[in-house]
Amino acid sequence: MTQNKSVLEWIGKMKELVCPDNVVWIDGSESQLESLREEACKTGEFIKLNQEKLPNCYLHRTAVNDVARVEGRTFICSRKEEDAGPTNHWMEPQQAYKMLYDIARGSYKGRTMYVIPYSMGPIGSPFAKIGVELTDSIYVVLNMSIMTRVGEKVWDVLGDSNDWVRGLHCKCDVDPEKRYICHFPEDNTIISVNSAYGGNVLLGKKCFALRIASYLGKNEGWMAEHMLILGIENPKGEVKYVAAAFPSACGKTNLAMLIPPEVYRKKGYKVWTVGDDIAWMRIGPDGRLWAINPENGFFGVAPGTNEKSNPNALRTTQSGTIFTNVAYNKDDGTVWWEGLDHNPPKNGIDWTGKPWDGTTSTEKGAHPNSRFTAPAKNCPCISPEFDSPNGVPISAIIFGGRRAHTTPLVYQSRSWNNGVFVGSIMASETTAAATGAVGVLRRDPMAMLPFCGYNMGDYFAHWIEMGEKLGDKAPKIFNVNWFRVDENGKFIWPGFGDNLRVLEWILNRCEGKADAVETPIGYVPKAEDINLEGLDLTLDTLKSILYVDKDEWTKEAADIEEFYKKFGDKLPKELRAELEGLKARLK
Ligand code: OXD
Ligand code: MN
Repeated sequence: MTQNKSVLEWIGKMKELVCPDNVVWIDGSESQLESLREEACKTGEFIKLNQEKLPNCYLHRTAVNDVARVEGRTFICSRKEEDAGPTNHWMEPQQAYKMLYDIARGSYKGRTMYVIPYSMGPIGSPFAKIGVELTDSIYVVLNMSIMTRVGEKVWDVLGDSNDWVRGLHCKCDVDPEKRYICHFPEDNTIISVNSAYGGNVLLGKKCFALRIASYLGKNEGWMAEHMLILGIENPKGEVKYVAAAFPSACGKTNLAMLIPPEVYRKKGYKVWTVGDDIAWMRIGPDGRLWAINPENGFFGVAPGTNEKSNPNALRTTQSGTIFTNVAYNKDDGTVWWEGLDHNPPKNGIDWTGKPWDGTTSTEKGAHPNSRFTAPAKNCPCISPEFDSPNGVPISAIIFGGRRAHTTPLVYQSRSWNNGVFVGSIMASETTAAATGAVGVLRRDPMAMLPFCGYNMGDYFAHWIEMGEKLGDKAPKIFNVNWFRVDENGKFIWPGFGDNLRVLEWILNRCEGKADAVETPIGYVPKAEDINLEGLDLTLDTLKSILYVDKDEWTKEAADIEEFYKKFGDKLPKELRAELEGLKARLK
């Protein structure tokens, strides 16, 4: 426990509001967590899985109306509407507090309040930030204990400081009409009501580590980004790190846990995962950009994860994992999801809790957004630097999206500011599987559209300022697109482990070891400089996906111009100049 006055006062106030029957302080001990798991199994909240095949693994099902983040009900409650900006929903803070307190009032009656002290980042690291989440859900306690560093030590590090993020979660009766995920960046506060789905209630993740942290980063001179962090070790044993941002459905977790192609493995290349979702980055004493992953686990999408797409992720989920909304195999007490293998359970239960025969049913067994919550330490390729308090130095920043045409396999930006432009115009085409409407372009700057806790125009300006501070020590900025298709709609680039071939060119560029061809959008590789050894792909085919088509980019520039109007006066003049520069080079 703690004697911290600001903590005790706030918890006292929240207790009076929600009226719990009792209060349990989470100390992070295995014995306490084990007794909560037992309790969750007794109430049916958890199903204990086959402990021989999946030791310490559990299954949980959410309400059927509560299976994903709810962007439409997510608010930034800054005092001025302008500070939330054109891409966020905004609510006036006093109005929001009143509405939320009315919903929360008395909602813990007959329930327990769990107090979770947690650290985002290694406890005591100069990057780390502390949060306290109050919740009435054991599921939240057990997930937070995987995803963050929880326990007594957090109080020791906090001491009597007031610098911590308040988080109140009230499950209420998961009424979707009264579901709100509200952020008060100016008060370091998050309130989430009427949900029990991970992204809405594990407050350390998107709510704190991205929305609140992006605001803190702007004010304190650092960056909170929706990026994976990956280390690439060459045969000499040198490791270089990249950070990469992708919108959803672009294979972010797969890239974070990439397995090198055989020819690379034989030469001694290795890949190390530092993070799969969030990067906090600061300028280090050497003037370079250093990054940590503030999380301690992976909250990954289960469907599509298999022995081929991501064997490392699969391995990571084989112990100490909580599965949410996947199918259950009654015969052997294991779990299953679409795309795991070709052996769905005959005698199963689907994600809604109904009997399900995977071999005859046309319904899905697992929800498309079903998840695993797995400890980072389980990952076979977890970086030895994972817990390093000072993080890892970033050589390159990579942006990416899913584009059938237009965007080449890889290109390097012309400068830091041009790289910020490249990040700001990031876009992905929707897939038939996701929406039915193929090829609809959604712009998602830096993959932060749903996660930036303040005005995105100011966020772009913050990026430009960081570049000024970094000067010639700034990481180089690149864009990749694994998804170009041929005339039959088939992907041309093999993707997955072979993406290392592109990462190798990127690192060579950072070290001045590879040549490039200048195009209106930036520098693309000479086809001969991408290693195709062991790959069934001709140089001409590679050239076709490195090609920059001026007509397509002229249309793109017009679309960017339209998109930029959204930001009005807040659009930094540097980005306007970058757009004008692109247009001029396309003429
Ligand atoms: C996630 C997301 O769950 O970006 O990581 O939605
Ligand atoms: Mn994410």
